[in-house]
Amino acid sequence: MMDIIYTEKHCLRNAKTELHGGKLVAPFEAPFRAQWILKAVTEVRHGPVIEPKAYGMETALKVHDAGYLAFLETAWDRWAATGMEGEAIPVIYPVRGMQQHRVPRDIEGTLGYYAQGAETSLTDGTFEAALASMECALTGAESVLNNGAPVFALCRPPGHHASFDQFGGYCFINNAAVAAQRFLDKGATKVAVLDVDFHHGNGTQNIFYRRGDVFVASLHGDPMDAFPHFLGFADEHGEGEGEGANANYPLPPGTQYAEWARALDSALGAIGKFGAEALVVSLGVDTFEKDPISFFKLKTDDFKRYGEVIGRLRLPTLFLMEGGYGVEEIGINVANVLSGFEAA
Ligand code: 5XA
Ligand code: ZN
Repeated sequence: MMDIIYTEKHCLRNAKTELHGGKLVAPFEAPFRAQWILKAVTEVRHGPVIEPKAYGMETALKVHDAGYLAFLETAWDRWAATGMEGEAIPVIYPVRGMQQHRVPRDIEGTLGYYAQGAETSLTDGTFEAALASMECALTGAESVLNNGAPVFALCRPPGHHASFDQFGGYCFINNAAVAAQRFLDKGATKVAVLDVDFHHGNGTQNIFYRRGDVFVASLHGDPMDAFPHFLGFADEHGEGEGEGANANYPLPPGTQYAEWARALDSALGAIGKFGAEALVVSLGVDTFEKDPISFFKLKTDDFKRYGEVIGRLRLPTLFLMEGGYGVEEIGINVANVLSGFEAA
C-alpha cells in the first residue's frame, strides 16, 4: 500500500494545441494520461487516494523567480485580452547573442521571455492545474516527512523541465524542486532528485546547479538526439557550491534495460555517496518501448525491476509523476515501479 495523492484539478490543463512536426496537433500531455495512471495504480495498489492540501507559493518562491510565477498566473488573461483567438504559443525568444535581460511589456514578448520552446501552449486553466500539481507534490512531501512511508504524487502537468524562470516541455512549476526544497525546509540537510524520465530534467538541473544541498541525477536520451537538446550532457557536474552534485547519464537511441540499469546503479551509487536523507523520484515512464515520442526500449516488467533497485536505497522516498504518453501501459508501468519499490 502506498498513498496516492491526486486531484481532478489537473483537468483544468486541457490544451487543444501542440506544435509538433510542423503541425498543430492534439497535445501528447493530456488529461487521459493521469486518468489511466490513476486507474492502474488504484487497481494494482489499492492505495488510498488522497486529495492534496492547499499551499501558498512560499516554497515555490525559493526555487522559482517571483516574476516568472506572477507571469504564469496572469499570462492567459493578458493573452485573452488581446483578442487573439488561438492558445498562447511563444514565437520569439531571447536567443544567443541577441538578448538583454529585460522583460518586454507586450504579452508576445513576455511569453517568449519566459519560454524554452514552442511546443507548450499556455491556456486558460494552466496555472490553476500547475498549482494543484505542485500541491500534490507538497502534500506528498509532507506525508513522507511525517510518516517516513513512500508516497506517489500523481502530478499533472509535469514539472521537471520548468527552470528557475522558464516553462517548456509541458512543465510550468517544477514539482520535484519544490518537494526537495520542502524536505530541506523541514530539517533535511541533503536531498537527492533522481530523474528517470526519458527526457533530461533540464529545469531541475538549472534550479540546483549551484547548490550543494540537492544532488540531481538524470538518466535520459542523449540530448544530441533528444529533447531538450541543450542540456543534460555527461560533463555537467554542477558549479560553485553545487560542484559534484549533478550527474547526467545520456543514453543512445534503442537503449534497453540492461544498459539503462547500469546507469541507474551508477546514479544510485552517487546518491548514496552524497549522503542524501530523502529521495524525490521524477518518475516518467516515457522510457517504455511503445512511447510515441521517445526512443528507449524498456518493457513493462523492467519497471518493476528498477522500482526494486531504487527501493534498496532505503531512503524516505517521494515519487512524482512526470512524462509517459499515448499508450495505456503507462498505467501498469507506473504501478510496477511502485510495486517493485515496495518489494525491495
Ligand atoms: O519529460 N518531458 C517530456 O516528456 C516532454 C517532451 C516534449 C517533447 N516535445
Ligand atoms: Zn519525458
